Amino acid sequence: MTTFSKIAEYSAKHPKPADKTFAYGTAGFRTLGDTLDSTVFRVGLLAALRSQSKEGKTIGVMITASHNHERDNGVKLVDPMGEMLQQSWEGYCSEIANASDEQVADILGSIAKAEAVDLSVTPRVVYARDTRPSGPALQAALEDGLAALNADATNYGIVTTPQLHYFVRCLNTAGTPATYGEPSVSGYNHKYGQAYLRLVNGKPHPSPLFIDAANGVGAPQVRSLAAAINSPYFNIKVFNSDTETLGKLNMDCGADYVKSNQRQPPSMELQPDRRYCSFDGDADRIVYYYADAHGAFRLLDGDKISTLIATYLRDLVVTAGIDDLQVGVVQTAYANGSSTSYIKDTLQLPTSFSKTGVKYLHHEAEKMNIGVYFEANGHGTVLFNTGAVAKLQQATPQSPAQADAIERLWALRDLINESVGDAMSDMLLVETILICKGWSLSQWDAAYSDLPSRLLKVVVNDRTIFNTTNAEQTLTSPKGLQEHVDVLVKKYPKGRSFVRPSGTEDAVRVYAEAATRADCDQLAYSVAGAVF
Ligand code: 16G
Ligand code: ZN
Repeated sequence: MTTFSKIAEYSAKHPKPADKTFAYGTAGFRTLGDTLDSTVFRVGLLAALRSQSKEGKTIGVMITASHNHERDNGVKLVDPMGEMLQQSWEGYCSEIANASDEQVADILGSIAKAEAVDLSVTPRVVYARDTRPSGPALQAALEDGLAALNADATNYGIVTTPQLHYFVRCLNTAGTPATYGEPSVSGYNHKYGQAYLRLVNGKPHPSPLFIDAANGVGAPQVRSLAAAINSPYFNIKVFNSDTETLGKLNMDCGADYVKSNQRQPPSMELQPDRRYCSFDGDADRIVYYYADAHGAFRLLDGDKISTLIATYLRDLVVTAGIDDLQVGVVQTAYANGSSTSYIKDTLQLPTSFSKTGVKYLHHEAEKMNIGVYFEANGHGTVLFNTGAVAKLQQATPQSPAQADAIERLWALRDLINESVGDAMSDMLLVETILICKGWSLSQWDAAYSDLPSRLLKVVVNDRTIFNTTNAEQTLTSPKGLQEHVDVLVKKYPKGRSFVRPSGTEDAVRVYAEAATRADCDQLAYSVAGAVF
């Protein structure tokens, strides 16, 4: 039976900074690492309670601030199937994070009551962190929270965010028909590495892939994956792999840098005909890029990745002869308009839009048989829902080609981390498709041309006055602003623009695209001017 008797004593060791308010946002808590001690301690308590509310299923806790500055840190909870924490609990996270030190036990008690939690269940929690310097101290705070509730806790060390999601899913599906794999790094490497080799076996060996690991946890982990695959089919050169030197994490490198600046990290010189990709600091995002024939930088972002994957899956489904197995794509408002037209008009696949943030895309993709979801920033994956699995199981191949396509669809499902977007699993998927098609990055890129786009950050006094609807594409307040944006957009051929409050920073984002670079920039700055 869990009692809350030890909470007061532990809580006194992790006092809340009086002047701070914490909010569980799009990707958990995220702020300066040295302000998060009390929050992470309390997340430990809540993780234990969440496990009890799920009959002792294992809950994950990841300490990371992803692509953000090295001095930042963050913490988020992972639900039993490896998915993001159920939204109704996010409010509890913020509530307990902002309680006074003396109130913590009472608030936990009231949450336990509201959720009818059976406190006799043993809580099970697994946790991990990225390479940030504030990580070890925050991990110790988390361990105190878990100890205060006598949780059965396991430390997975320094792993990528998607690896932790994978472990949680493995642990909760072990011994069931939905079993996912071995909950360890070697289990992860084995599962994804073997699926990859099954898919590319017999094709020509690829040239090396140059990986920018953002000086983060992706560097050791992708090397460990390569050692496990141990094949000429996976020949990598890892750059920006210094996880020791202070100040290097995400600094002028990584997927966010490349996507935001539309250029390669200054530390990398691009050679023609080579394939490059960048992970972010916790390896849940990936973008590809190359130098074209004129030496110009060309980016293959999340939209390009999702269209590549959707095309490949659609073709396989057609070859497999399973006509009612539907492939669809979920995007956010940031998706380049050219990608959306390409999916609808050329691929003739259904698309749908969701709010920014993986949890929203994920839930939208679950509605499709095979749902491909990506944010333009390179965060995404593919989900096969139960309908898709049933249709694949029932499929009776009429020819060797059909049998092969069905076998490839199964292998692809094994190659994909369905719990969350995963740079390493996505990378193996992209590599598989390129190897199978015999494509270079420029051949992949040729499918459609991006419209010029611009993303601006506008710092405002109060971002809460900005409210949106229609997957964040339309403002409902402040009054009159959307009408103003509409008037501006109409002036530019292929113009599109939207304004949304950030879910992670005290700012408002302005996105614009138009037929030419000059028009796009003018539109972006005029909309930003209207916001300010
Ligand atoms: C978080 C999200 C990311 C999203 C970003 C938007 C997750 C795991 N991460 O980092 O997907 O693109 O927030 O940030 O959901 P913004 O709201 O500040 O623009
Ligand atoms: Zn990340």
